[in-house]
Amino acid sequence: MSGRVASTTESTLIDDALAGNRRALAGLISVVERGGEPARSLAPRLHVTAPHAFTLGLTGAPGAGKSTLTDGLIGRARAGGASIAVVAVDPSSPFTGGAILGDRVRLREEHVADDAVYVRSLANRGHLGGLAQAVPAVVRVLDRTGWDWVIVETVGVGQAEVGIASQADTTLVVVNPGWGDEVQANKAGLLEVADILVVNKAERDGAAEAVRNLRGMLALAPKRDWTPPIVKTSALSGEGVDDLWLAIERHRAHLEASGELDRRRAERRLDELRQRVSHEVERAARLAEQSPELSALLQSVANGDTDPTTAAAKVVAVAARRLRKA
Ligand SMILES: Nc1nc2c(ncn2[C@@H]2O[C@H](COP(=O)(O)OP(=O)(O)O)[C@@H](O)[C@H]2O)c(=O)[nH]1
Ligand SMILES: [Mg+2]
Repeated sequence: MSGRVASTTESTLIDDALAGNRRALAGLISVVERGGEPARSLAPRLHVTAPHAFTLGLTGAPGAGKSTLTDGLIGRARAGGASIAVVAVDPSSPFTGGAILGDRVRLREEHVADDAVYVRSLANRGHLGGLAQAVPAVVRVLDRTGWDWVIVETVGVGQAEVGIASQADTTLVVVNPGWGDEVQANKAGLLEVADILVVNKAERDGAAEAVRNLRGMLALAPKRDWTPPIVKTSALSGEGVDDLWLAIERHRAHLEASGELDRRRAERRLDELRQRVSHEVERAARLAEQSPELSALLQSVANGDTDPTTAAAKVVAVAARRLRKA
């Protein structure tokens, strides 16, 4: 927070990425993903006042078919002449590029070679908390560099993963026939964020039952002005992907016509601000705890001599001083 100006290399990275250089785009995303001072100094130049990209979040249990569906959606976007970028969020994956990523992401060869398709895996932060902060910043880079659609695919149905996928304009929840057991823990959370429900592997037994089941649960949920459609797909054969694309376009039109798109985006910006502020304040407090002037106080709290409430106010005061100086 020294107010350092972006270094020339970082500046060049933005210029080159804006000019369509994919290597520069990859480098830029890495800077943003790593966070810290370099990312902070680039933020003003990466800011997007009027978003262009429409974002899709995909969440669902591992193996549900999200990546295969993503490939299908890429095909639909490309058929309409639009460009599309994919962010695959997978903290468990040690892979960040090359053929292995191509495989994990399950891109058809024609998409791998396509200049209007970009795929990036975010994995090396190693933990979801860090990723959750990186994702909106990475999506902003993709928006700034002109991509028409951005898909964020998360790897599972934990609260953090669902949270990341729900930070999109349209959120898709992907399940399979017989889905109930895999996602039991977070069923309500999943349904709550879903704008569109996808029953993938619909060629299998139990697809109709899964649809009935979902419909039943939706009927119990509080009424919203958008009832999530339930779309059956077989991503492997491509069946139903056209219907899914239609549902996405319908939801997009609904968001735009109702003003909900602007509301969602405004809310997301404030969420991101709050997350970053908490992160900064917490970091300052942790550092303050280590300062010599507080060591006696911490010791006295540990001993039980000073009450934590009173001590907390003093730690916050020292942290605030650090933040002001920064
Ligand atoms: N039978 C069947 N298999 C599918 C379908 N969609 C995906 N798969 C397979 O399911 C496995 C997991 O797919 P993937 O897209 O990687 O799932 P993800 O973990 O949700 O991204 C792969 O072997 C896919 O080929 C489908 O509609 N039907
Ligand atoms: Mg996947």
